[in-house]
Amino acid sequence: MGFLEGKKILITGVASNRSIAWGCAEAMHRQGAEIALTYQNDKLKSRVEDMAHKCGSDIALPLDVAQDADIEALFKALGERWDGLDGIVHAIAFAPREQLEGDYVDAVTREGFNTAHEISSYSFAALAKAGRGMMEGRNGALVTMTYLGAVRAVPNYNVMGIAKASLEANVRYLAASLGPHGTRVNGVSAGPIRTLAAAGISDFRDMLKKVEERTPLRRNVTIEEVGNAAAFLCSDLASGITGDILYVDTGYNILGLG
Ligand code: NAD
Ligand code: 0WE
Repeated sequence: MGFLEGKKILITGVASNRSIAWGCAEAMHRQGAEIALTYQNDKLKSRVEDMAHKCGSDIALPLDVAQDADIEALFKALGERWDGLDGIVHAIAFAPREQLEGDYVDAVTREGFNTAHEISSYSFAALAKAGRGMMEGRNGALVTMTYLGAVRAVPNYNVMGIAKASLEANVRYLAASLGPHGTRVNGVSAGPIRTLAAAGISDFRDMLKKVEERTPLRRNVTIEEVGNAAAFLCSDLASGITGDILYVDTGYNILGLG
């Protein structure tokens, strides 16, 4: 029997079979969870519907986190299918492309800063707020995806690092707020993975190579490994863990030599 048997879990951020969210969906399905997926736009609809089917689910709902109406409609629609909700996986980030290259001070703009924070951090609080009713008193859990750039100055990550720092603070404030309602809140800090969000990032190949050469495990992390960690954090095995960031990065963050 899987350790998520009987749990109903909403997973956002599936865009392809390389998405971290897809690693989460497969891991959680393997552990016996019922899964619902969301897709950002109509272009992704049929692909995400097919991927939901692979997890034994026929729930794929639209969600653009920039739209309050989408967030509201999502939980209304989910409430028509499920009588409660045990977990939400937030695997969404976006900053305008030109924010993610070159010198931070050269690149940063008010609009770039605001967009990165709205889509990548506020959206987590917004989902927590809209989902609170369905999750009330069920030993539920929220999990978000973060990156080392939240706590270190990583070249080119720029304003996304500031947004991830905000997201990690969101983990702590949401944990303090929702703990009394029975909901735990944690983040997984993943090492670099070649997903759509990594496509076209300058020097991404070099980053992957450096990780392979230097980390304790001498390799890169997989979406399966990140998914397994997220599954654990959503499960009752993690019942004493909230407000925390779990690194799934083959040990990169512990190193002192750059
Ligand atoms: P991905 O491109 O597969 O997923 C990003 C998702 O964000 C997509 O599904 C996209 O549809 C969604 N998204 C963007 N704007 C949205 C909006 N307005 N409304 C709804 N959804 C929106 O890439 P990924 O690497 O799987 O990214 C998932 C998460 O993992 C992100 O938070 C990212 O920062 C984080 N992360 C990625 C890496 C990495 O190296 N790939 C490392 C650590 C953390
Ligand atoms: O969080 C991320 C990337 C998130 C992301 C990616 C894109 C690409 C396409 C946010 N917004 C956009 N906007 C786009 O238009 N990661 C952790 C992956 C990543 O991105 C980097 C990294 C790493 C690691 C950018 C620079 C340096 C390192």
